[in-house]
Amino acid sequence: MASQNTTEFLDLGGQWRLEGNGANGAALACDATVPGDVHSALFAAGLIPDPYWGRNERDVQWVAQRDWTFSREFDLADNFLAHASVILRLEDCDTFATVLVNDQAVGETHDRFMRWDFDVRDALRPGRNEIRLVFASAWRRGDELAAGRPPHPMSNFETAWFNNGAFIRKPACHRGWDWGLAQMTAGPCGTVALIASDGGRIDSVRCRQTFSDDLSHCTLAVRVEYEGGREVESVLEIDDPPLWWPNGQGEQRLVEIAVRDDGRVELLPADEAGRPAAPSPAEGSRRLRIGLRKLELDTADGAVCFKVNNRPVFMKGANWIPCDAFDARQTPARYRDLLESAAAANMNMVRLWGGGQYEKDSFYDLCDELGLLVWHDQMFSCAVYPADDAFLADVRDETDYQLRRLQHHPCIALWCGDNECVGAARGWFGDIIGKANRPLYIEETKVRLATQEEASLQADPTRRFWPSSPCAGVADFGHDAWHDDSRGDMHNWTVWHENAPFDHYRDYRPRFCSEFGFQSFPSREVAETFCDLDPAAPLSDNEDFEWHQKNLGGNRRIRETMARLFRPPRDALEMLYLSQVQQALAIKTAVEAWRTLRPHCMGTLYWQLNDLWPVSSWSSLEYGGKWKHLHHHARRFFAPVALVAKPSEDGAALEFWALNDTAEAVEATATVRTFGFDGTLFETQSLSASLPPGTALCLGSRPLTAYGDEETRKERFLDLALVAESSDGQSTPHIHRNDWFFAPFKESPVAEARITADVSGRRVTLSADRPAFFVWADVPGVRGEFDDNSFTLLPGEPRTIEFRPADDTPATLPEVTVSALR
Ligand code: BMA
Repeated sequence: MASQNTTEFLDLGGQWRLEGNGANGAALACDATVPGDVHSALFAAGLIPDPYWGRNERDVQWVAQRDWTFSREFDLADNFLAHASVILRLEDCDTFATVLVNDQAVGETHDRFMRWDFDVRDALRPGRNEIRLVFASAWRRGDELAAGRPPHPMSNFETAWFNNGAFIRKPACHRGWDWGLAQMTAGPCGTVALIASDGGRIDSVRCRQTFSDDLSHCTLAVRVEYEGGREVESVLEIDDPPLWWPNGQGEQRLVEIAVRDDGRVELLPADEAGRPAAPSPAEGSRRLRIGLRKLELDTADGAVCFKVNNRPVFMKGANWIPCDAFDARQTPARYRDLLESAAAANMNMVRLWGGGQYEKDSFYDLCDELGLLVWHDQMFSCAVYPADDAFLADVRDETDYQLRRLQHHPCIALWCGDNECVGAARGWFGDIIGKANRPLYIEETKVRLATQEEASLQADPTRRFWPSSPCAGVADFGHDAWHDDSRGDMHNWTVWHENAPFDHYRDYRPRFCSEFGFQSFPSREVAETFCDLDPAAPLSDNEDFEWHQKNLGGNRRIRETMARLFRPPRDALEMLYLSQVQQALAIKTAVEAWRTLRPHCMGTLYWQLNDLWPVSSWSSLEYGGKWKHLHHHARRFFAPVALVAKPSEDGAALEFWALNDTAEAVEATATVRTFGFDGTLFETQSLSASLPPGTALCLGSRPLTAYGDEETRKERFLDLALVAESSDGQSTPHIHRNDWFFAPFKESPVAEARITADVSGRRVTLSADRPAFFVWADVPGVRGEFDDNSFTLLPGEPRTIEFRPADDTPATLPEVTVSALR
């Protein structure tokens, strides 16, 4: 007999069998790795072509219209069944599975975001057992659920095949999005395990931190909930708590708490590497890694200002979407690569977007380690969702489960009800659904949000619930948070979706801009993973390339913008390059302008950080993790101490702003040099000031006419440099470089520079014979990044950059290519 209070855990992950019917109806079978998904298994077995290549997306739609069975056998020791309870646990189970143990139906799942525990004790036997998960097509189930009801469309229906996404609880983007392929995959995408226990199993551990005003003391209340609902609360008093800070504000100190069998809680210092302690397999005790920090959200008078440890922090970051369309490829290494790139670009926040998924544990662990706060949407996006009792019961359950699961992570900054659903209820879809249903949609949205708010505050009273992104702070259906910048968070799509020039970003004064973006094409390297690229042929003739653009009119927008800014590109490769340059310019314009508005504006999160397949999109990191020009610019325009030029409000002068997001006062000296495009230096101007912590300060301004008349100014550009030393002279000085252009490049005498690259090991020294812009060094075929890229190179001022290969090889760079604007 098992002793009292023990828990045994049997992970059923590993090799399973997948069976179903192929495109022509014939039976198919292959091995499948669990956790995993149908498409990954079929692709690995050679039964479908690569869904990412060419137009294969279209040809593999049949997979989502079939049912699929995952099965495996396993052995059980006699004493496993001697426990009082044995459950089968499924997490991230996507979506409609009938669960059979030894041919006996033990349960059904219908919500990917819920945790499913089925009592399987009576179905199991000592020795050999069999488990089968029969997945019904979510496409078919969605259509069945929608039948006979008013339409509940989701946006981006132009490029999706399945339009009843609002009826099923599965990542909305699986049915296609304006950057994503449509693959309605299925499968056991998370834990499949047996848990045997005698009543002592810990179900959830939640923490509440209360600080003294001066942060010298923290009271940590840890509430442990056991199966069956018994709760035990322990309180720890911590003097001089080691504080956790967001990236750029201080260290990310982490501590561990150990919950013992009897419910006692101890505080342990986290191990040196700050890695999460291995979860204890027996759930009678548990170790959790947490961070001690006080987090507040100030929303007085329309503000959206996060304060960490009493300090207002300007949020800098981007929006996160799932890192791959297929779960099997969402590996910890992929999360690490992408999130380290976010932190390296001086980001301190990512927004986990509501059309994706509650993420896998490694996402949150890494955000804790890297100091990336998470604006966490709940999983609803761009649609009106039904609000019948059964649907709301699921909403309540999944919210409760996910918030208990994630509550202890210091990275999570707030819970947000959805992405853009207020917009959907306000009537985005216009004539498609008619006005008659508007009152119903508004009512359904209100009821759903109220359900989420109640469940959220109950599961996690330590965080604010923000109804929707964007919104005015309340689900105010009269407020257009896409254009009204007066309060709450804003999604500013005036430049991309409404075709306004980049300068238009400066006309807005958002309190917090949680979405704005501009698309680019992928690099050659990434494009060649999905199509054959002929540099001499027009890209628009390449149907495979065009297929990898999911925003209708997106490629036209990229090309039209290019025609406004640059001279026509010579070939397809230059077109790819220019598309990435203009994307960087767009987002740089917005972020620099909005950072100068601090403290009126307290955050900018651009759309979007990453891609889930190789595609033309708004991302700054390509599929596979390669940095676009934008990501290198982000590292600079998000720098903690920065120098920015921007036109005065009346447009008659140019202002020079210094930004200091650090907690220290700095002495800033700015040098502004006026150059001609041939490299002639016309003038040097110096400005200096003391910058208190957390400020944006105008150092001075100059009338535009001081740089010559309009025609003369087109022949000039400014090189900006800032050196900022901490007032006590202790820390290493901050150095920031920037530039300013008075006119679109096509109107200026930009000419091709001769650039030489001297390679020594992993270092490359670049020199140019005349000013060169957006200088881009690449090491073809080697994954890694230069520590700086896409910058201005001046004659007589060589720059040395260093390549950091992702897997630490090679020691010497085999080949370096360099491009620049012509
Ligand atoms: C937003 C997002 C996404 C979308 C993006 C680009 O509003 O929330 O739905 O991908 O715009 O159109």
